[in-house]
Amino acid sequence: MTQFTRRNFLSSAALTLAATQLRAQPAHRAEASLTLPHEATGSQMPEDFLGLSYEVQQLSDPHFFSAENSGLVNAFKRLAPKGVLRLGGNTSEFAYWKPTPSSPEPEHPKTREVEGEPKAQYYAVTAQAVDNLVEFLKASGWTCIYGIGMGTNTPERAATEAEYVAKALGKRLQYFQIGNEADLFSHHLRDPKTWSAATYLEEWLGLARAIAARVPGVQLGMPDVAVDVNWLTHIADRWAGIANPPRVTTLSHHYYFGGPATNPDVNIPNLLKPATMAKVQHTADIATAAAKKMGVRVRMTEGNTCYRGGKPGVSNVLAAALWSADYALLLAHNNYSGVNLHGGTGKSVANSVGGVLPGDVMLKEQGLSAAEIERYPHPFYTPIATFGTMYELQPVAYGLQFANALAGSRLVADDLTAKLQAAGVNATAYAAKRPDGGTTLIVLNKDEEKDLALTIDFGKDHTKRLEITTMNATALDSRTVHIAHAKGDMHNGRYKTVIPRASGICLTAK
Ligand code: BDP
Repeated sequence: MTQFTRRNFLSSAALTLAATQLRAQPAHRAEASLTLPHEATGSQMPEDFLGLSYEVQQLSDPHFFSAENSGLVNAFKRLAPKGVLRLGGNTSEFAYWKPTPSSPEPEHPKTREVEGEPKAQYYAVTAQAVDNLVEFLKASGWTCIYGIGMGTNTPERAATEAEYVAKALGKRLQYFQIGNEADLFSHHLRDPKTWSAATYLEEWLGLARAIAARVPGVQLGMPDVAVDVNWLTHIADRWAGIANPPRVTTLSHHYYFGGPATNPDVNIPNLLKPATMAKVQHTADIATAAAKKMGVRVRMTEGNTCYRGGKPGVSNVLAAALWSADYALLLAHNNYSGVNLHGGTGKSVANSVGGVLPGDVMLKEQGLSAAEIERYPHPFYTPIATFGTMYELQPVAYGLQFANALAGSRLVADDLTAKLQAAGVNATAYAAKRPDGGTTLIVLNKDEEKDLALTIDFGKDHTKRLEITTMNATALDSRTVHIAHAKGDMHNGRYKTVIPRASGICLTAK
């Protein structure tokens, strides 16, 4: 038992005072309020905004994208009822079209072998693989952006493949893209002395015109750059001067936050800090200005947290889920037509980066056994991981799913994020008016330390109960992400809540 002495009293009084001060100005809590406007005047987030990106090499196994691969079909359906599968990646440059089982393998040009780039291992894409892909798309309800190679292809082969694919996919084909990350072709597929946005455009037009001659009215997307978004500006500036241009519907670029896994800058604080999204906004400004000039939409067709297959402990944890939700919504806010996060099987992505995933080397060096390493998703960033015959949604997929609550709705144009960040918390917010008249607000509290006490004014016309979804985990680096559903009560269209650090909330007021 503690004896009540003066000394004791003084110290407990000091503690009480400190506690009161803490309550008055808690260091670990920010307070903010958001008033949502009556009308939404921002971008319409398409119903099928959400997408995945896979290597074309997945088609070398015709059973992968097939209706009989029901585990994968169900994983796609769980992720989104409508989505866009993009086929591309580095391996798309080494695919060749094999229309019949007896068609011979064509002659291939010589390319340089470079560390980190795919080896020139050629493989066939067959009519059977395309037919099965059609059944996969029908079963999952998704559509497809189909990648045709540029690096080692010929106009004739590109056109023959496109003709078959366009006929087979019909309405399930969003558009064709030709070539993957051509801004990096100077590394291994083209002569660095002559390769540029201008030479690319000329070569692309040759392939696109050959395809358009065989597939009348064909829709195309370009240039699918890795990093140099100024190529979009270059193309847009020249587009009006091209006689009878092929029909381009989409300008596309890729985005990886950083990489490879061995880069110490690829870490959770850097992934989640506001400056990361400020850079995303900068790229979006350039891309959307170019698209506006051409009268088309922008799409981020391939991206993720960390290139060369992701980083264990960053790409496969709650932090990546908060990142993917935020990233997708920021692009939706910028009127992008969609995002495709890259993934697939470990083998296809390893092949796309020269055969080895740096993340695997890292784990081995940390002393993990082969069995322990196998329990990680491969590639580390994949939204849907393959474990034997099982397909499992990963944290980045949960983040995409979370963001998808705004798909099909018109976004509120206001910068809600700026209001939260002014309150001193690293949180972002996006809201939309739903077609049913309701309002949905998503808040992502990416702050590692601060909870956010938030008052939201949905407006007096919202009187029914709120539907609430939360996304969290025990820590930012936890691999198990929890999604939970609940109901809440508004008072005069207002709702007060605390959004804990490292968590997301989605509120729908009908
Ligand atoms: C992109 C490539 C893709 C790779 C990915 C990666 O298009 O094929 O899998 O990077 O490095 O540059 O993870």
